[in-house]
Amino acid sequence: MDNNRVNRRALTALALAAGTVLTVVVGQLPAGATDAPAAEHPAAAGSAAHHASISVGAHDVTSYDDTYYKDALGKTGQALKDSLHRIISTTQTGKLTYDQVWDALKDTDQDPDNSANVILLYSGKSLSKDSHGGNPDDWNREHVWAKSHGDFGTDTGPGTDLHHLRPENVSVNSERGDKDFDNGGKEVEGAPGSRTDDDSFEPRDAVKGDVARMILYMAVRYDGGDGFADLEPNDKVDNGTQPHIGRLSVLKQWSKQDPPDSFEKHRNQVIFDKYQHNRNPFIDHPEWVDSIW
Ligand SMILES: [Ca+2]
Ligand SMILES: [Ca+2]
Repeated sequence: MDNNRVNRRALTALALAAGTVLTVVVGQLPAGATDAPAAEHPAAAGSAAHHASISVGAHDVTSYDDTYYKDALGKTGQALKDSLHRIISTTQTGKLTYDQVWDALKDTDQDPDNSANVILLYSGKSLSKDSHGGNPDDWNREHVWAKSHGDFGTDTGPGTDLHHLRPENVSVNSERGDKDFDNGGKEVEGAPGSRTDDDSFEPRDAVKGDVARMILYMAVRYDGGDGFADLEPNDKVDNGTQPHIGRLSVLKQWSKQDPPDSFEKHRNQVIFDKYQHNRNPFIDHPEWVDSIW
């Protein structure tokens, strides 16, 4: 009789059960995910759930370590990157068409305080889900990894990967264009705190880390398979149509200064549960950014 195996099974069952309870708790929070500090929210509830998750050992990071990230644990550098590539590629059993992205974004980026709205990435505004389209004040589908960098277009693949797609005001989206990311420039009209100059774009502080982790997810997820380019960050601007986005040193800094918050974690979970079934490892393990780069 293998007692260890029995114990492991019992523990796994316990963790799974606890995870289920937590999912239900989180699902019931009226405003479980928000960019606003938890202290401002009735989400003493959110913080209670967080603590509960730690006490039962089934916080999403812990439980996904035992399951989803099992093969990556203990690895560093290139070995970690390769392992994460395998994990997030093979588990991506859901792939969307570009048209399906509209409805998915209404779900992943829903305003926690108003279920009729989405939150726009760079402008931070809450806008009706129905106001999407081509007018300057509508929202559309921003590719945070600009789709011309590697020229992947909007075929199912990197161009429809929800982990780097966000709702954004049409005119702000157009102002960002295909620019690389860096600090500096003048404030973008309609996007307070976001800045741009001729060759780069700087998102507002609250989403700087989100942007960094989206870019680094793309670098790990796309390694040249399926007919798409091998996407990799570098430390330049003006990358044009090369399959690179910069500047890596700035993205690493942004990832540190803006750690994952409840809105970002929530959308990672929604993508995992309902759409793609893969995760952004850097939201679950921000420290892996420095381990790989
Ligand atoms: Ca953030
Ligand atoms: Ca890559």
